[in-house]
Amino acid sequence: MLTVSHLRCEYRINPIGLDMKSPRLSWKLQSDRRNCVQSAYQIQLSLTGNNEQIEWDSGKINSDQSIHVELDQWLPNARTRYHYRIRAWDAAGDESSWSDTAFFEMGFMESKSAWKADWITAPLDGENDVSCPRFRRLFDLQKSVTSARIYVTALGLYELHLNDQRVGQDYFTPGWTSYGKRLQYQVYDVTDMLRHGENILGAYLGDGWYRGHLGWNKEQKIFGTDAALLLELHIRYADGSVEHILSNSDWKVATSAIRMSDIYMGETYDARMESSWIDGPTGKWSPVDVLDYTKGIIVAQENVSVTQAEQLKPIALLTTPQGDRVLDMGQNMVGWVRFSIQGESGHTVELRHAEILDHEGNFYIDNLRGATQCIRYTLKGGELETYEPHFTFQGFRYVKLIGFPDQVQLTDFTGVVLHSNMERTGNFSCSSPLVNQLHHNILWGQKGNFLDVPTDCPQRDERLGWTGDAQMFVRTASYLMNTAPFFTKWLRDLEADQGEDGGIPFFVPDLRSSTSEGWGDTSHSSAAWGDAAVICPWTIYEMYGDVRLLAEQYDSMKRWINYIHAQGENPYLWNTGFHFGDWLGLDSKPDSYIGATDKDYVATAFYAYSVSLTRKAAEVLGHSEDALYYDKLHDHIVAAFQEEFVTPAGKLAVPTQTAHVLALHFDLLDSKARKRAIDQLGKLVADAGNHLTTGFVGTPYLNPVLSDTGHHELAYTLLFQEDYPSWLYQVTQGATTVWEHWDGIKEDGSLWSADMNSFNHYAYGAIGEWLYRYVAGINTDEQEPGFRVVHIEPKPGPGLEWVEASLETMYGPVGSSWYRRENNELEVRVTIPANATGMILLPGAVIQTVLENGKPVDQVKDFHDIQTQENGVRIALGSGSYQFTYLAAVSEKETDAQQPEQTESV
Ligand code: RAM
Repeated sequence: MLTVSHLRCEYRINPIGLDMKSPRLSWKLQSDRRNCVQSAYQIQLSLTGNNEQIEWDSGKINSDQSIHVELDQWLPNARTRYHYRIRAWDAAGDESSWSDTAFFEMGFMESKSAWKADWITAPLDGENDVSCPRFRRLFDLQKSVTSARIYVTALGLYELHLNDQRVGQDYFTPGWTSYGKRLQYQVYDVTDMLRHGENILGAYLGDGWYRGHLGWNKEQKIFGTDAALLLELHIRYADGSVEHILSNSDWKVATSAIRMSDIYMGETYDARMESSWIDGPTGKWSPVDVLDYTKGIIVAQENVSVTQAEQLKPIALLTTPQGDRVLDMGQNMVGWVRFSIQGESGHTVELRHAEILDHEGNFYIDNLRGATQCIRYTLKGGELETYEPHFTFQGFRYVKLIGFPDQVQLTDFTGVVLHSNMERTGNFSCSSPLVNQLHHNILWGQKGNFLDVPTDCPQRDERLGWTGDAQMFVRTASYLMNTAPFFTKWLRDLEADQGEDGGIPFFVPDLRSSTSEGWGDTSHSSAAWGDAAVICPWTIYEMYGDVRLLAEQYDSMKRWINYIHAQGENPYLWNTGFHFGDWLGLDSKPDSYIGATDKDYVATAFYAYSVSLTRKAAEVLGHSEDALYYDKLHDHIVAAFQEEFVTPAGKLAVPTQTAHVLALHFDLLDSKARKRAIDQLGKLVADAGNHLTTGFVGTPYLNPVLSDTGHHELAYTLLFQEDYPSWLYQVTQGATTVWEHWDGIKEDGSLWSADMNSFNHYAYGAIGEWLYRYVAGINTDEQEPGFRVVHIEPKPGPGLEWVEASLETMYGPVGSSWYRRENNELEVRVTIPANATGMILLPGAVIQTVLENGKPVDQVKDFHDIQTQENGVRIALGSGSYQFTYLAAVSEKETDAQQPEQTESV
């Protein structure tokens, strides 16, 4: 039986407020037959969910495309909801029934002038000049309503209320973009929230990234001085008439109980000042000011929203040696604490947030630098009151309670985890509990740092969209969760903030004026950081088959290459300007953050790499002249690199692990030098006592390079090191997220300097890619991206008894698991989703049995193609679930790890 499910429009489930001309649809097929390939599909659009009046019908289209399908010869209307359903046929002749119906709804489309509302703001003088004013509009409805939408954005952050209910589940709206150039709006369906008679629409405004503290100099009002709201409520009545309630001078403003709210500093709330939306504070509502501000930069929301993704309960209430009462959430998390309390009116309680306790077990906040992340709440008094903040978030595991009654209970507190609501896609577990904890820590690094933009860290006075960190982690992140909408938005900001000369800021959104101090008068374009402009769109293209995003970013990619090309005298080397180099590499000089690998070497290597990816992009997009140009340019850069950094005898002139890793991974050497570099890398790791010395730039590629160059067992050795420096060192120190420094907490318990010591920094979590792509061996084909052709090449190694991994791709679930069995047998289980195919390479020689859905397949020749190669047996597979048992080629160290429970089939 063939079925069609998982309908998505622009990656999202029933999105509201799309502004593109041609929204793309994707779906997944399921079939109980092996080798399922779609042969045709049909899409129907209707204006109602019951599919009675069909608005548009594709007819039966003979095509195997099931992701990113555009609707041919069809254009959507603004502010219209379209319901869609899909059916499909497969090559075996099966026909599915119609899928369930899903929908997408258009926003204002291109008609920016469509905004009729005015920007409204609180007058700057007087009592209303607080950080979080509230705005309201009362209106009367007498006719019956069929539908109602709110279109809304803000300078700052907004929280909407309609008839005393919060509108929507989104937080930190309208999101962080390159304000001034791009500002998102959201759309909410509020049909069911309206009532007959008087209605009250209200909004709180917070400073947010727009005008709150930002950057380590903690400047305020970087993007603008006035917080403002722009809103339209469109009501459609049963009689066909339409009414618009617009933000304008009819609105009123008042102070709110939120006395202060700031991303870094936390929130101050006085519950005594709470008042209904009708009465207001002692009945005082003043007129708003209308602000003259452009609407020409407003764009529809592109990313998935930030939501309350999960909730944690504290695991302990401790009293520290210094006498502080401290909650332990059991997890370094990002979001806030919701709490309930009962007490006297006017009593104030305080929550301070910290990532760690120090060596003595005391509350430690020095590493937060200037970010106080402090919540202050003044009680209304009387009844039990429950509170959670509005426009701030904290990065923490420990919460110091000040002013709370003695009898507080753990159950009074809930950790609310907030992040961009991306679909979880990757799962990985194995026989090593420590490696499983590492995977957990990587995942939580993503949760904490994918709060609308990819940040370096979520706790200190930084929390910025560092480009380098984002490119290092993008592939790992895209194994763990569906990051396509997240990076689509961020890359548009990257392009918006790209300099006229093609340079890329250190972080996106850029806030150059606030943070240039300390970096000197630099162009703000560092190698390996600016390369995010190329690496990120290319990675999203590979992981999701998103050609549109690649096409959209192509110009930005080219401009970045042109920028590098124009630096210095020699257009084929990048040997000028400021660079972060191999940031935090362990081979740095004392007191330096920059690792020993020559900065020009790093810069030129990344130059070559970005050119090679841009050439591939040119090919994919059909820009053949560009492809030729980049091909030649690449040759020149490689020649210049070799001339500059490789001795005539083929030895790398820069003797670091990172230098060897980059040259090998970016393929910058001739075969003689390559061979030497492979041997030398092995020696360098051995000389370091089988430990790494790499920083931000070398670490992400280290294990992949070792596995690719015959040092696979060494990669496992590095993975399993538990002493400093290693991934598991921090795990054995109790880490629940990935640290910024290999020795954030040193072996003697002392701490790395408080000036830069984050315990939630995902860069080194890029090892996650190696776990999925090498250890479990799940990879996409570059020519058939988005896992249309799935490569499965499990790479067992010493120390692991079994691995179970899965990845929810655009086509459906891919599975790859392996288990050591008796007599040196290895069992591999593979799942390939319908409408995809697999290419599996089993790293052994002799196949014993092959099972399909638990039943034996008697002849292996039943498969399309099977080849015995030097490195294993290669088999081409169609969709289905398979189980292979074969003799493993390598004998490996024994471990005492436990076997998982046996299951019948995958
Ligand atoms: C630190 C950031 C970030 C890194 C830069 C160079 O301040 O935390 O991780 O990319 O420096």
